[in-house]
Amino acid sequence: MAELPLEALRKLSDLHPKPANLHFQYGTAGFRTLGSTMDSVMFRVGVLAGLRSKKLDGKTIGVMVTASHNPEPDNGVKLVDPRGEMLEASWEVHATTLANAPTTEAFIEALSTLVKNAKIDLSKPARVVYARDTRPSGPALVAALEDGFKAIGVSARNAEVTTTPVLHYLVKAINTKGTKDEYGEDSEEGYMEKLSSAFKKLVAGKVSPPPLIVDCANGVGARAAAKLSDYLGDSLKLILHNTATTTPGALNNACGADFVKTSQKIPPSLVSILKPGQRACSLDGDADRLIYFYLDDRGLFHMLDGDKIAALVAAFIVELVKGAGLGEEIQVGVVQTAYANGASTKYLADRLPVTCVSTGVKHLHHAAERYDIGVYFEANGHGTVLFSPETTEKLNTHQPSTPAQSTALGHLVNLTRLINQTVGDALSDMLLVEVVLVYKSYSGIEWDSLYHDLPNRLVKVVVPDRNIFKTEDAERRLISPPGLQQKIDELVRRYEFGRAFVRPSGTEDVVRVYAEATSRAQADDLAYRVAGLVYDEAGGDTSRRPA
Ligand code: G16
Repeated sequence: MAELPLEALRKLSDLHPKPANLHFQYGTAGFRTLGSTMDSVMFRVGVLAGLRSKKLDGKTIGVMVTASHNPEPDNGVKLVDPRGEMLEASWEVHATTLANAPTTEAFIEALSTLVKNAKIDLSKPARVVYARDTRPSGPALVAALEDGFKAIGVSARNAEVTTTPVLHYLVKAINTKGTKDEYGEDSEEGYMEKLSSAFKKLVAGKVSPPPLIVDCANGVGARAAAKLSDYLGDSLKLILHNTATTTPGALNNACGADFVKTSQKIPPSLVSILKPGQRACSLDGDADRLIYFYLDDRGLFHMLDGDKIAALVAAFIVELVKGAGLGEEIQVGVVQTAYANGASTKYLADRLPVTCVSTGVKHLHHAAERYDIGVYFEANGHGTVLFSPETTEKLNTHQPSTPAQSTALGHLVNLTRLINQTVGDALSDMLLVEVVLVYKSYSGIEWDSLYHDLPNRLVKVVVPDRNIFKTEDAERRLISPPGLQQKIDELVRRYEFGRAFVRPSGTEDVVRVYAEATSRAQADDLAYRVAGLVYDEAGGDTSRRPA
């Protein structure tokens, strides 16, 4: 039985000491905090990734170094399991334990316990593929990660600077290579080729849509979108903006999907560029979220968020499934979170089964796997569509009875190739939206009119300790601090169609407050009143109480 390589672990771990007085938490999307504090976390995640691979018989594990929508000084890291999905939940606990061991010896002891309890055969090979986004702190953090690989003997493949969804794709492509489930060529080019050729097949014979403006958040999506644009050629013209990936401080700053969704405004850099009626979309810092928007004839801003994407896409897929003669056999369902606009939930629930789960792609993904075709989108634009293995098999083998059925079936098969089924992917989702818009001859206006959003407001509250906030019922109700939920309920009752909830963020050191009501003024009022309650309850500094 092989043993842990103690000498290498000690020597390298000593180069990456854990900062005293800091606690790290594997949150909504891995570890995420100020990049300058993450050296030891990266080293330890490198070791953990090796152990995860050994545990899974040498299958390739993914490691992505990114803090996605967070401000530029933040960074983060998350692990990707062999099918390209998020790390199994029980291992998140191991990750947190290892990251918080105060010394090298404590770290090694925690490793030994993990190896014993999880019955990891250390003689197995360890394989990892890793990548980073464009943050300035990335290269140094990747070097710490590589020390972790070295310490445990990982055979590591560097996918360099790329988007989070490409890294997820690579993990699945590598692990399925040479099998009957081969997912695609295991390279960024393979990904671009797969997406663009499916898109071209889907829009063949249709009138090309007008060019699409893409706000790249000054992040890694700018590079990927530029490459994709070459592959797409004339099938879809992309006009890229906010592509300054090397300008200090530019990342996610007054641009990108999180800015648009949270502030409900057009990025200032696009104000003089976007013409009324023209389609535009924003990616986030690692290109796994997508928000569309347009200006109407009066120059008013309209946002088409993850909820609107879910409504558009789910309806289209249902239509194709029925068109292919499979309406009785394939059930399409939608997964949302508490942030979904009440109007979107009503629209969808009148037509399809809808499930509500906690925030975080990992929760949505698992819930979507329970449907034959699961459409999941967070309101913030993070989401994708999953086709179960049985459904994929059915689509590939079903014998259509009419030419119309054959066409619909062909479209569904091409959709399974266009959609990145490993994780939410802004570029793949963008192509999916474009396909539906082309088929429906919709502009943003028709798409927007599927249903009318209830006015809503999302507020961040900075409190001394967000961990005192605990939730239940898919994060829709607070169970701690005691009594606060009752106060929120009392407030909400005073607003027509009022709804509000409070939860601690898993990616930022804040508590989030969401509120909706029948008018913009009421939604804002409710959000700020609930934020005030949260602030008072958490014992915040009254000078920073939300106004
Ligand atoms: C990550 C997760 C998303 C989640 C978001 C915000 O997104 O992948 O599922 O909605 O964080 O989470 P929280 O409200 O807990 O901070 P991203 O795009 O930042 O990776």
